[in-house]
Amino acid sequence: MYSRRKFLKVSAASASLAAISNSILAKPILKSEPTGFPIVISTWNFGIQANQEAWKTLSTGGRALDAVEAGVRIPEADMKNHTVGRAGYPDRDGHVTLDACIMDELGNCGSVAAMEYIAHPISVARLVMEKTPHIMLVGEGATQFAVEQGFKKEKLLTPESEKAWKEWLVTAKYAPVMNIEDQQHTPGSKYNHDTIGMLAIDAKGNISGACTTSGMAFKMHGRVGDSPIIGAGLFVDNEVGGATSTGVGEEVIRNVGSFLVVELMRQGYHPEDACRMAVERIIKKKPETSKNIQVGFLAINKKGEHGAYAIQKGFEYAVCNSKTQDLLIPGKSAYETVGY
Ligand code: SD4
Repeated sequence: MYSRRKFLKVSAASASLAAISNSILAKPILKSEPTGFPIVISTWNFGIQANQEAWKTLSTGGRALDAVEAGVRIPEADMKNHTVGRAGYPDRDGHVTLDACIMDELGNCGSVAAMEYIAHPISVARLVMEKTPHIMLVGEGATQFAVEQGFKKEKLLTPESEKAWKEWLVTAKYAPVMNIEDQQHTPGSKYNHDTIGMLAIDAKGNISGACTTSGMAFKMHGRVGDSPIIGAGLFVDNEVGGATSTGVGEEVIRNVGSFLVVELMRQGYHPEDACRMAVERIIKKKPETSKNIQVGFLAINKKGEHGAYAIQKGFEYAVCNSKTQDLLIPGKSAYETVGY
């Protein structure tokens, strides 16, 4: 027989279990109405122009993969942009080495890292995805592959970048500057180091992403950050959403940041909350380091809701859809909001 005493015990136990699982599994309330799709979002203010290029593809029914590739080629080609692509600042030995990766709605991905002499790493990354059995090519092998695919091999170090590098050599102090990206187009800003991460959903609801950078200015030769690493600098899961990152790549890699954000969205968190929780993970693991570095995450879910979060103030992202082509949204930050 099932005694009353036993019944009460079991009921109490199930009630507290339910309370626990409710608190663990509770889905957070959505922050905003879905903005729908097509839509494209990307990191920093230079994302506006990049988004507008991507929008040409998205607004005419094109594929998100084509949109993100076309979009990030804009900052890659921008001679004033010293953080992405051909005019990127070199490493400490004077080599311009570029990193990029791309991921589509089917989970296909391609990447190049520490690649020299090729101005559009994102397009090489796409060909690694489409034409090789591999995901990642690095260094000379990546350049060799690009040349075989018809890319022009050229000197990337611009006179302006060379001048900045020579000035840096005087002290040769390696100290990444927080949010230097804000000064992207400010004459005289020297040590720019940032990345464009772009996420798009096309009219069919398919998600793709791209991430491309010249990495940290004056980094060690051979250093690779998070940007070309699937799961760190970029991750897309077509069932859930996509995420990308910017900032000090070492801390993003350590926490497999973009994958973490997507997995948090899978659990039901809004993109902004997912980004915040990934940022908090970084801060929790390295509280002292985090005081002096910037990392920002940007994410979009399957419904087209988006959000961002960074360690420090100053992060921002650009949004482009049928309603707005030049929206710039400030990313919230842990030090500002939570006040670590
Ligand atoms: C890297 N995440 O190479 C890139 C660079 C960057 O702000 O975004 N810097 O670590």
